[in-house]
Amino acid sequence: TIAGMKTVSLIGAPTDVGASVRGAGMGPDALRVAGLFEMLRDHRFNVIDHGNLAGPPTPWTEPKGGVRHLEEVVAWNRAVFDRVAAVLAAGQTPLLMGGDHCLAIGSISAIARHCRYAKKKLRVIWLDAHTDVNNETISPSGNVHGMPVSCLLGYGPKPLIGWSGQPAALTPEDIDFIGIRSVDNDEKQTIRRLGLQVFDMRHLDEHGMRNTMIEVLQDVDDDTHLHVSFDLDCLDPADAPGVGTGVRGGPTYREMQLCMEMIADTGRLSSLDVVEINPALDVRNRTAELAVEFIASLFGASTLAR
Ligand code: EXY
Ligand code: MN
Ligand code: MN
Ligand code: MN
Repeated sequence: TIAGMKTVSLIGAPTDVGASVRGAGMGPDALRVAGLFEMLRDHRFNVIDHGNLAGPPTPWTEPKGGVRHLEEVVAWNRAVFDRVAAVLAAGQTPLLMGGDHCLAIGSISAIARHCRYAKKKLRVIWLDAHTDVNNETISPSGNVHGMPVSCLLGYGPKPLIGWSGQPAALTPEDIDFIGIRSVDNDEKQTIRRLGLQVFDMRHLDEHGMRNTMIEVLQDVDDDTHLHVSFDLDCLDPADAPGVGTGVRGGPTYREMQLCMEMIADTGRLSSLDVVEINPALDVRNRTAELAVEFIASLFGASTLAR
């Protein structure tokens, strides 16, 4: 280990419990095979791979009370919460390797609690084709990977809210969405009611990634803990085919690189979720390899950086 260098802790959560398409549980190993550990080490981070968390198998039952697999979703998120909390308490940077996006409930709840104790301002950047702001009353699918944002805002199934120690881990001002192009009708109402900051594809088309990121990052300061929740279906499925709920019309490779580089430039990136990689649907691990490239940029590996 290199003294004084940031330590990145890799945490694998091999589950597709929040989805209805099977395969996201293989995401952690796909990222390992794509060289995530070695990439970070080559960029002179200390890296610890904590291996994979354990949790229940996905039962593949129908939704009950508007939610699929609630008990198992709680169990996986509890494991994620505990490990992310431990990693933060050790002063390390947690990198959650999902797994589907329901795991952001545990991850971001632990981060929010940490920020409260550390007196840091939490800002979340949600990179996704979807806003994931359904809940058990409005979700068309019952899949919890479409609900994590609601749970974090305090509007989800009871067993999935309040984990940060506050009724809500996040307030609507704490989160910005980028790359959005698939929003369910009832989600649209929620977005308007809460005033969520959704930079959809139309916004990116009209203003470009640079202006969008300037706006997103304007209130990031020295006291900010910046968390990125990176759903690989944010990318165009032509570039990233290994996802269960792909939607065409995503940001280009260069736009996404710029997004990552501008986040890196703040120097405030303090935690990361990488979710929804589905190796069963991928082409020769292309999506995991792409993810590793973008994570490199997020951690500061721009073309001319030494
Ligand atoms: N909005 C749809 C639903 O709630 O079922 C699709 C959600 C897909 C969620 C993906 C992971 O971001
Ligand atoms: Mn998502
Ligand atoms: Mn998504
Ligand atoms: Mn904002």
